[in-house]
Amino acid sequence: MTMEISTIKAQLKKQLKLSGKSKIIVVGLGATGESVARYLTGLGFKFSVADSRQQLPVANLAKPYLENSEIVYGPFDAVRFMGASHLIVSPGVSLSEPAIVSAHANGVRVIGDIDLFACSVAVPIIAITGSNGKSTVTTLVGEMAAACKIKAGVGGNLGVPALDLLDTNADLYVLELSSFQLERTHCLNAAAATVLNVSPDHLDRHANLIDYATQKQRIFAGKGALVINLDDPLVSLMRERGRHNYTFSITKPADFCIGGFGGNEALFYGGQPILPIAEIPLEGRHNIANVLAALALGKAVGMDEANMCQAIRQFVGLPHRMQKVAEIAGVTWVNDSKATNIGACVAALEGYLHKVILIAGGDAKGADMADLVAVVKEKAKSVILMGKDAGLIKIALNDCVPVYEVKNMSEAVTMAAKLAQAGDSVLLSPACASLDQYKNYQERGDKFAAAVLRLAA
Ligand code: UMA
Ligand code: ADP
Repeated sequence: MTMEISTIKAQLKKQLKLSGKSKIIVVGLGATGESVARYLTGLGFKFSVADSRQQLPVANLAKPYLENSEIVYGPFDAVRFMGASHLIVSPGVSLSEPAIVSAHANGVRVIGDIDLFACSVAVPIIAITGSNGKSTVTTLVGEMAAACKIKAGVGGNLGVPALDLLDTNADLYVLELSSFQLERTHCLNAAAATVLNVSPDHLDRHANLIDYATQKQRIFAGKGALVINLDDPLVSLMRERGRHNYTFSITKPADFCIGGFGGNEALFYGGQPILPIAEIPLEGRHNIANVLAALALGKAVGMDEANMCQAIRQFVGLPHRMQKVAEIAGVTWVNDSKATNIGACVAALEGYLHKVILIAGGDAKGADMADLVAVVKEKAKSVILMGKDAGLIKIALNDCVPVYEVKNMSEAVTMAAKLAQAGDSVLLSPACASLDQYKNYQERGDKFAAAVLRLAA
């Protein structure tokens, strides 16, 4: 249930020193900024907006919740920011922006939408972060809640911005959170939270892997249960004494783990088998880890085990994640466009028992592509590269397998079709962001699927 407005205001004041008298600047006017503007207007708070773009489409401005707010475009103004009491900064805006750094140094509070959200709910929050698997686990936990007849608001970095979920009058919230959202969050206190894994990503925004992991660890701030992946060395270190830690692992004994049962493998909880692995429709070992994490999160907030298992049996996964597009002349084409970092690409390749033709490339976001060499050598017949960092990846791969460079997806698919023989798989798992060539990873995956289907035709 969403709280009374007076209770929300009291929480905002207590936790964030935010009130109707505060001088608030909403920084960034994308999906998050708009949700913040709607929220503040709903509370009757005044605010102004800053966006470093030069101009916004007029349609974006004709919104009732922006009617009384000044909107300033162009480079962020340090003097203006220093005159504020609070900056509510969208995740896409770096906290290293000089105007934000100066304001913060001068005592201005720098917060995010998740802080506002946390002050506005009285029901449990399940919070999910990690380099990979967030969307899969968030969606699955949402499905588990539905199977348990618990009304859950599901969103955050995935789908609906957190503050827009507040309308749903939910009994539970399931939030996917990015490292950018977490680095500007101060009062989350989730009932159950997890860092699924940590592998290099967003190193163009975070100083190094440890800084990135530390921002992710902020998801555990508060008193709730921690769901810990024992297979990830950095995450294992995040266990906290004196709090409820649920562990999961696909390689070793843990609260939620894998074991033998009647000659087959099953998921185990507390030493007891709860679900044969053969009944899980998701592909790949990494998805077994995701399922164990989802079970642990559900258990931590009291969901019924049988209903959670029913949801798992029916969950076929999300598009653009290891999604089979077609089988043409004995060649299987797989769309894993959501693999926007090395960890996801490694997990995809490791899931294959035979060698594949890999299509990769795009914006490497500062990652060291040499981390791909071992798995590419073991699991790829050849690699087709495209996008901004194709050259950089080619150098990193150092001819460990044949490498071909192409200009776009259509050429990549044509090249893969030439190389593939019956029995092969062609895998689009770019290990890179898509924004150098596409609107988003969905558009990249759609272009791949369309090119493959043209082959079939
Ligand atoms: N802006 C500036 N200056 C900047 C950067 C951005 O003014 O230096 C402005 C832009 O002009 C634009 C606005 O800020 O008006 C965009 O804000 P934003 O980039 O924070 O994007 P939103 O539309 O608010 O979307 C964000 C998340 N985007 C990012 O973190 C980059 C969305 O995740 C999320 O779904 C949404 O909030 C709702 O919570 C997207 C994402 O790519 C899917 N996330 C990354 C990922 O998953 O890897 C972290
Ligand atoms: P996120 O929301 O963190 O990006 P997704 O569930 O959308 O996670 O999956 C993104 C990519 O990561 C896909 O390519 C998917 O196959 C891969 N992936 C999913 N879960 C894991 C995991 N636990 N470990 C490694 N890779 C994973």
